[in-house]
Amino acid sequence: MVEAPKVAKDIMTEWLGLPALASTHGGQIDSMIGWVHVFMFILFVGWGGFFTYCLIRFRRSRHPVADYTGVKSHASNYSEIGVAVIEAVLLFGFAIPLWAARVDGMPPESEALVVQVTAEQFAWNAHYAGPDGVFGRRDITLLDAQQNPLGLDRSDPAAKDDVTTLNQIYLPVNKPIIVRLRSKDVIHSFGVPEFRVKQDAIPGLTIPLWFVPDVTTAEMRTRTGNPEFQYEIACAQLCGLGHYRMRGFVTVQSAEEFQTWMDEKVKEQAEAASDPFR
Ligand SMILES: [Cu+2]
Repeated sequence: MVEAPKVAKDIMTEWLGLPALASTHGGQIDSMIGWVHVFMFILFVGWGGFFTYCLIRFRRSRHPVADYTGVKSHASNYSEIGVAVIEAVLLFGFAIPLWAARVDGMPPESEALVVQVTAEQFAWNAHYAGPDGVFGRRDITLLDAQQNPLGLDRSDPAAKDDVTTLNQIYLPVNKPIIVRLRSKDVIHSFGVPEFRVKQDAIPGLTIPLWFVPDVTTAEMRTRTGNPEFQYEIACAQLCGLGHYRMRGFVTVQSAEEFQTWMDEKVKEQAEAASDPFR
């Protein structure tokens, strides 16, 4: 992967209006988007020049009668080959290596935080394993749209410390995050522009994706000068009438803040689950 020089990168980010960057791999994606624009600009100028040349060269005043043989030089063949070569370079030199690095370089689960994210019309459910690191059993017969949207079986010992959230995902900064993506109904898509991640959620499949967020929400608020800044999960597939309101938020915190949040949630949800009058 060829990285664009820093200045060129900044210019591209500014000119292309890319969203602020907040993940470790995102620079490579931006670099590729930049290179694609550079090559496409060259092609645009080339094809535009060729078009203008043809308009003048084959103008009616010079060719009152159509020439059935047409162009005799091989220049256009060579330029066609040049275009194909550039496209092959983009595909084999940039896109495929970058994709391979994303899907083959999955970090070991022991070094990452695993979050199960289940999309549904029209919400994002997140499920954390809690301190034991084991996800509790889920049972479709326990499913309740309001009380238990994931059908989590709280009687399973592994589920006692599990944490679930709705439309809110909390993540620690600078730690590899593995999202296991599922869907309960139709195809949705988990997209967080600042992390440069986007992955379809397909019913019946569990699809992993990973990234390392490297800017906390608080830091991003300072950087953007927007005190209300939030990382937003946008559903990136038209999934039904309520698609427009299928938004979730990601809060990136320091490791300590995340731990505090997690401890509180574990306590809160374990208490609620053991309350017989719930
Ligand atoms: Cu959706």
